[in-house]
Amino acid sequence: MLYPVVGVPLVGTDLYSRYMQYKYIRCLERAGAKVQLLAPDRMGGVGAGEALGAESLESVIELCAGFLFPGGPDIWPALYGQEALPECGKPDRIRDAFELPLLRAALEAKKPLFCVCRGMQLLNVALGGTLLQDIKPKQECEHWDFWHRATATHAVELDPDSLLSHLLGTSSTTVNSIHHQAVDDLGKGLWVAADSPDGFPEALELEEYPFCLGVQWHPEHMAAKTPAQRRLFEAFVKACREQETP
Ligand SMILES: [Mn+2]
Repeated sequence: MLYPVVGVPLVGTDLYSRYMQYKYIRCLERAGAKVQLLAPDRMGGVGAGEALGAESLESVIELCAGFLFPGGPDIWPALYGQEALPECGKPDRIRDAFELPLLRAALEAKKPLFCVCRGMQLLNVALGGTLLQDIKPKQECEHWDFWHRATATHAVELDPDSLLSHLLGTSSTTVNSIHHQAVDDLGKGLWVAADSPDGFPEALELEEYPFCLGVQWHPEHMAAKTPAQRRLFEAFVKACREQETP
């Protein structure tokens, strides 16, 4: 299909969420995707906080060529086997309950995946990994810098063998940063494709998987000024297109 359908879980309906959501939609559409927003109440009447029924989950997996998991609130720590620390942000249990089974089903179906910020953390949790609930006491460079989201805040070192390094055409670059948590123990099959100068994973890739890219930064905010970051969306949408026309 020329314009592959990319499923994107709904970020939220308030003004701020809609602005954040618009950024992903714009980048995906510019890369040639047709975006399908996914929300619990739009999928077979599944109620807030409930897991998707097997039947509706199946139809969503069938409908979408690939999925982008967007940024958002901290994941409920119980989902990776921890008690919430006071520093952990308020989780959105509805999004967690909706997105985690969706991501696992997408992994099962080997759908192309692009996981951004919270999305990358969710990817790690979906594969059995854990998160650092607050990196502020350990960080040596700024990781929460909303103001410079269109440009960059810190350096990242890329694994030269990574898809990411291939797409960005470099083994070191600078990225924006709007997170206070980080991937800790890695989920099964994941490896660190990029890290920050203070050693936090900034990108993940998945072994023996057609297309799976997780980034801790926000390429959707950098894309307008940094053409290289657009290539991440272009490569993802291309993988989705190829998924539909084998
Ligand atoms: Mn960062």
